[in-house]
Amino acid sequence: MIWFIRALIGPTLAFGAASAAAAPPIVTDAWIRATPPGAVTAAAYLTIASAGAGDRLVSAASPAAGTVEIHTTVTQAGSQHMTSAAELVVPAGGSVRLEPGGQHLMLIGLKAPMVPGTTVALSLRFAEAGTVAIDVPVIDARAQASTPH
Ligand SMILES: [Cu+2]
Repeated sequence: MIWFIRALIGPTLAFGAASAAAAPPIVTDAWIRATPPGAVTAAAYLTIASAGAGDRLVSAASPAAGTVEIHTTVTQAGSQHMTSAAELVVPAGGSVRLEPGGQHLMLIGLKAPMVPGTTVALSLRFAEAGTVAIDVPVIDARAQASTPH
């Protein structure tokens, strides 16, 4: 009887694991904060939802910047500052939201200002799913933000 159950369940589990590993996370609500002329950094915000199994964002890159880092904003003694993180966990069946005042992607070494109405290519590399490429709109959000991040 045990053998019979294994024969039924085994292939199903194997197939489920394989397809979940191949499915890329779903990226929504992506935007980059517009920058004034001369700015050398810009912040990108987005929501990453897992496509079943969890995954980890391990790096990001954009042709518009020299490097892209994963940043966390922390408030310490009343002032905010940023620290970089090696990776960002996308929980299985859940999502992680990068938003002003919290986690964000930092575009460092901008090759040109971030102009509202344009889009910027961003590629996100995940540990399991590989690279996800997106085009991110630049939005002027000065009116709704009280901090630079
Ligand atoms: Cu930052």
